[in-house]
Amino acid sequence: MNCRVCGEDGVRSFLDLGKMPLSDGLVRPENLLGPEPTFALEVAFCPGCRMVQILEDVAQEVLFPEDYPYFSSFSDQLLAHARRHALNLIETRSLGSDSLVVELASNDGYLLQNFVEAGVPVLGIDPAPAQVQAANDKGVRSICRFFGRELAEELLAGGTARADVIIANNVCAHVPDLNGFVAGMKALLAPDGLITIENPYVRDLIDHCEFDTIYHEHLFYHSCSGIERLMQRHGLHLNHVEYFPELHGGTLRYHVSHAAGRTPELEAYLAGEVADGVDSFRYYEGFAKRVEQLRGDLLALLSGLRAEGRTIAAYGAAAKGSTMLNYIGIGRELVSFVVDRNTHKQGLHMPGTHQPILPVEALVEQRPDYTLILAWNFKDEIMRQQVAYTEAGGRWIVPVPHPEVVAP
Ligand code: JHZ
Ligand code: ZN
Repeated sequence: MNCRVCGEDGVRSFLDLGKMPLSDGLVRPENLLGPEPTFALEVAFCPGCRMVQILEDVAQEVLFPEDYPYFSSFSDQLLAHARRHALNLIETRSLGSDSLVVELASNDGYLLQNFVEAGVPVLGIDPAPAQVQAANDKGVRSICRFFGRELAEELLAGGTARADVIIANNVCAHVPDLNGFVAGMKALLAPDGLITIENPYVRDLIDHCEFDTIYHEHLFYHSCSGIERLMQRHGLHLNHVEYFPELHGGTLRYHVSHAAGRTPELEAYLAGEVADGVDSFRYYEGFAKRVEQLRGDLLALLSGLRAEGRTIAAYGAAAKGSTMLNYIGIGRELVSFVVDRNTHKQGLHMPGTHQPILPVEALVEQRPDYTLILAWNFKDEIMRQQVAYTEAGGRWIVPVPHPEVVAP
C-alpha cells in the first residue's frame, strides 16, 4: 500500500493484530447476540516520510458515530494538564479579549473552558454532536464539523479571524486526510500565530509495549521526525517540543509556526531519534515478538489466578482496553466486568469480549480479588480514588510494559 501522507509505496508492516472489533464500538445489551463487525489491524512504517500508520481504512461515520462515547472530562489529570496548558498560553502569548484560540477536536470543552473563563474568545471544532452540545452548554462556542482545508477556507470566507493559537490535541492520529488537515491549520493561522499539537509518542509506544493504543481510530503514531517532515510539506515549521511522560503513556507537544527555527530541545529530540533509529524501520522490527510475549504473560497471570479461584474485574472501558482484551483474548471467563466513571459508557458492553460496563462503585460492592487496569495511563489517579477497594483487600494488575501485580 502507498503511504497515507507522502504517497510513496514501500510502506513496511511490523505488527499484525489480526481482526479486531472497533475500540469505541461499545455494544448495547440488546445487540449482544447480533453480528459485530471486525476489521483487520496492521501497523507499518513509511521509510519515505517516517510516518507510522495502520493499513486499514474504516469509514469515519462508522468510527465516529452519533453516540461516540469518549468524553475528555472524566480524568482529573487530563483536566489539570489542559488547564496548565491554557494558562501558560494566555501568559506567554499575551492572549486577551481581541485574540482567538481555535481547538480542533475540542470534545466537551475540557480545555477551551479555561480560555473562556479568562475572557479569551474561542472556537471549538469537533465532529461528535453530544460532546459539542456539552461544550456549548458550558459556554464554550463550538461547531460540529470535521476539520480540514475546506472548513478553514469556509470559516475565513465567513469572516472568522485568523487564529492566534490553534490547538490540536490527540487528533493528528485520527484524520485520514492528514495533509488536508495540516493545510487547513496553515490557512487558519495568523502570521505570528502558534500551533500546538499533542500526541502519544511512538517511541514510548514501542519502548513500553503500549500496543493497546493501536486501534482503528488511530491511523498515525507520531514522532518528531514524522511531524517535522509533515509540517515542511505544508510550508510550516516545527520549532519546539515538550515531553509529558505521564500523559497517555508518554506524550509530545509540538510547537509549530510559519517561522523557521529550532530550539535546542527540539534539536536534541531529532538527533536522538536519528541516533536510536526511531526514524528507520529497524526500531519497529522486533516489536511484534515483544507484543506476543506480553500476550502470553498476561494470559498466564490471569488464567493462573482464575485457576486458584480468584475473581478478576477491570478498570476503564478505554478504547485501548478493547485492543487489550480482544488481542489477548480475555473473555468474561477471565475478567467478569469492567468499571468506568463515564456515565455514557455504563450499561454498555466491551466490544468483542462483551464484559458489562458498570459504575466504579461495583469494585467495592462486588470486591473482585484483582482488578486489571485497562486505563493504565491513569493508574495512579485511579488507585488514589479506590482506597476503599484496596483497603478491603483488592489488588491491582497493570498490563504494560510488563503485566504485574502492583501495590498502590
Ligand atoms: P483514556 C483516548 O483513548 C481517546 P482511550 C482517544 N481515542 C485518544 O486518542 C486517546 O485517548 C489519546 C475512564 N476513567 O482516556 C474514562 C475512569 O473511569 O485513557 C475513560 O473511559 N476513572 C480519542 O479511550 C477511560 O477510563 C478515572 O479516574 O484509550 C480512560 O480512557 C479515569 C482517570 C478514567 O483512553
Ligand atoms: Zn510516507
